[in-house]
Amino acid sequence: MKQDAAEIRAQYEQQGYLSAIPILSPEELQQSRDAFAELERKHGEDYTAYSLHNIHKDNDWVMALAKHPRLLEVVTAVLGPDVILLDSRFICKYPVGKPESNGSSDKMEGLPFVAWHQDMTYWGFDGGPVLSVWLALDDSLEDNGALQVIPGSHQSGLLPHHQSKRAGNMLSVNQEIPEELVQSEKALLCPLQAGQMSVHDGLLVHASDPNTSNRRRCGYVIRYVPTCAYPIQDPERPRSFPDTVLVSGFDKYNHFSSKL
Ligand SMILES: O=C(O)CCC(=O)C(=O)O
Repeated sequence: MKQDAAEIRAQYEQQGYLSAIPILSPEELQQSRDAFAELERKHGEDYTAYSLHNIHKDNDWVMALAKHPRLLEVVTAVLGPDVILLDSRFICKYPVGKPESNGSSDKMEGLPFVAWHQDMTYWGFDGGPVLSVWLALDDSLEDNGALQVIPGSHQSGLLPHHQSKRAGNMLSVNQEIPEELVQSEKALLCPLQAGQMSVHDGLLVHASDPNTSNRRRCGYVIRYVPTCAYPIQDPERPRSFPDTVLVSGFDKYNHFSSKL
C-alpha cells in the first residue's frame, strides 16, 4: 500500500532513513545501465568508481534520474516542496575477486569500503537538513557491500570524526567516526534491488563494507537540501556548490545560484 507524504516523513524522522523504495521502471533502469556502460568504456573503471562527480548538468539521463518524479515525491515529502539538488556522484565498487577466507579482516585489507560517518560533517549546513539518496543501478546486497545504517543515530547530533587509519576508505576526506562511538551492534543492512533507492538524513551514521562478490555494486548518490538551508562558512575548508539545481518548487532564499 502506498504511503502518503505525512507517513513517509514520520518514518524518516523517526529512523533517519528509508529503504527499498522502487523508483525506476525496468526500461528506465536498462537505459541508465546502458548509459553508464558507455561512461565505463570512455573513462575506464578506475575513474567511474568514484570520479563521476556532478555530471548531471552535462548528461540528460543523469539529470532525469535526479529529477525522477517518484524519487522527488519522497524527497519533497521529507524536505518540503522547495528543493535544491546540491551535489551528485556515482559510487561504484567493482569486484576484486573473493577473499579466500570469508571476510577475515586481513583479506579485506585495502579493498574499497566506506567508513562509518555522517554526511553533515562533510557538507556543513545550517538552516535545514541535508538528505542523501542512494539509487541502485545494480542489486546492492550484503556480499557486494550494500549500505549499512545505525537506525535513529541521526538523533544524537554531530559526532567527532578523525582520519581513518584503514586503507581503502572511499570518502573524499577519509573521515571516520571513532569505533567506540559507533553502536555497530545496532547496524542494519539496506539491501536494494537495482532500480530501488534508500534515503538517509545527513546526521545518520552509515558505512559500507568491501565488495567481496563477483558483481559490480553501482549507485547514484544525490544530495538534496530545502531552499532555506545554507552552507556554514568554514575558512579551514572553503567549499563551493557550482552545480546546484532547483529540482522542485520555488527558491525565495537564493543561497545558491540555482537555475531550473
Ligand atoms: O556507497 C556507499 O557505500 C556509501 C555512500 C555514502 O556514504 C552516502 O551515500 O552518503
